[in-house]
Amino acid sequence: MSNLVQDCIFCKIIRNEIPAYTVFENDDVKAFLDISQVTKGHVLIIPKKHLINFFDYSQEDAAKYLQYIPKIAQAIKASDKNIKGLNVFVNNGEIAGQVVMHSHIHLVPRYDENDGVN
Ligand code: DGP
Repeated sequence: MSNLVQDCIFCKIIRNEIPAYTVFENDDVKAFLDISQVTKGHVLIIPKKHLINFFDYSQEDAAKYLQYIPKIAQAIKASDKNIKGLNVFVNNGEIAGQVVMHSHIHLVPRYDENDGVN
């Protein structure tokens, strides 16, 4: 295992060395609750392959790992009747706000009432 993968915090979550509340997992991806919840149910989807961000994706990677976004978005919405929408976003690169250098997609539920984010 390379040092990059050894030390990567999200690779550690994939290897279950760091606990995370997992909402979906298969051979390709893992989806789990973000440690700093922008709103209740804020989920991150990560590829199990250590890709830094979209600049690192091949066409095959994109097809393989991004296909899960709609299904997981639908499952989050179905989990709470008060969820009316989701912000789906990526901070792609340090200058764009990426802090963890293992590709991840944010899914942030939006609720009817003031959900604490404006
Ligand atoms: P970004 O700024 O797009 O790189 O977001 C990184 C997110 O990762 C941030 O919202 C907090 C989350 N995060 C960082 N460390 C951990 C962790 O150990 N566990 C979980 N569940 N989330 C983490």
